[in-house]
Amino acid sequence: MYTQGLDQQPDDPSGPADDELAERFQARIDAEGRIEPKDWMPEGYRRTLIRQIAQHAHSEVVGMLPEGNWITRAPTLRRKAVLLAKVQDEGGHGMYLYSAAETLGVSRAEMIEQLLSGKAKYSSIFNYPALTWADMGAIGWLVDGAAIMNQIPLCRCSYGPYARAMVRVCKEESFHQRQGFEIMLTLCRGTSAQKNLAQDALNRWWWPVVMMFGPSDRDSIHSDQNMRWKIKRFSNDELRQKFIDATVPQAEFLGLSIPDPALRLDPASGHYHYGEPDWNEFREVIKGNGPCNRDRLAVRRKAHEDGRWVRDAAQAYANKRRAPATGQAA
Ligand code: BYC
Repeated sequence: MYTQGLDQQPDDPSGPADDELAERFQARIDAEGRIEPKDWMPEGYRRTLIRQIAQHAHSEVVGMLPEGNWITRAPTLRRKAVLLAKVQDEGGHGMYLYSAAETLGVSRAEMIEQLLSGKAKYSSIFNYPALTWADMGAIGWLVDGAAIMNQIPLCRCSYGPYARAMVRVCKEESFHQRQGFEIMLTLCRGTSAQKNLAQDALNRWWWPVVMMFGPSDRDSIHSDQNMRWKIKRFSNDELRQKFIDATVPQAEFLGLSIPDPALRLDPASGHYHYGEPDWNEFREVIKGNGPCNRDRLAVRRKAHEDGRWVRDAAQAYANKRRAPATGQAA
């Protein structure tokens, strides 16, 4: 499975023992040092990063689909150009992230095979349909807004290649969030029919976005270890709270109401209290039973098959360049 990095294993009997390596590794993390691809790392750290970075890459690539469906239906040339650029950015994020995961010794072909076979997860949020143009606003404003909240701390992740990839991703996500908010603002300042479209989109996207941060802390299986390894800097509930606190005033500015009857500001803490998400729905979506899981994978599988000739041609060309020259004209 691993294509790189085998040289870091402590095979040499005269080298330091695993316990000592593990101690030095944790000490480096505790001191805010970075772990780089050729450094020794515990197998669990490598596996968890491969899992998270691959899921993240798949989310970016599958995340192109709900918005990609609206490129041809954007209401103006400007909106079309902006949406096209955003969707291309998401594809680019997927590519940086697959490259970051490759530094841990997994091949891109293997990661993609796991996505297409349904074995690998990607973010629950992309299994909901984008029904109207206002959904382009809600996705940018809320989904990219949630993504930024989750991803800014990942710029300080202990694994160097992931942290560095996230710096550029976050800059682009911030433009995405602004463009989504601007679509919502335009709709909210438009006719009452346009404002209703914006409210309807918020009603449908709110709870899936709240769940995007992952299970509550009491059910999160990886959080404790990932916080010790400084892959995660905040728990799922902490990030969810930060997102809600930042987003409620934005909804008020738009004149929209958040579909949560339990939502209220707690003056003592300065945080919003919010209702319990439907965790059964979340579990079903990540098991593959959300409204669009099957469609999303079917589209990715078709795109992969349709692109096979390009991969084959690129491979044939690479083989030809590597082959010794025969002296014959091509
Ligand atoms: N959806 O112990 P936990 C984007 C899984 S793309 C599906 O808390 P962890 C964008 C989790 O994987 C945004 N599965 O796990 C793109 C685990 O299952 P496994 C993508 C989820 O890893 C285009 C299990 O539940 N962002 O921004 O400590 C257009 C237990 O969870 C979800 C990232 O991927 C979910 N929502 O924390 C617009 C960020 N939540 O693997 C925007 C990087 C949890 O044991 N990832 N699960 O089978 C992370 O920060 C963390 O992996 C998570 C989960 C917070 C997602």
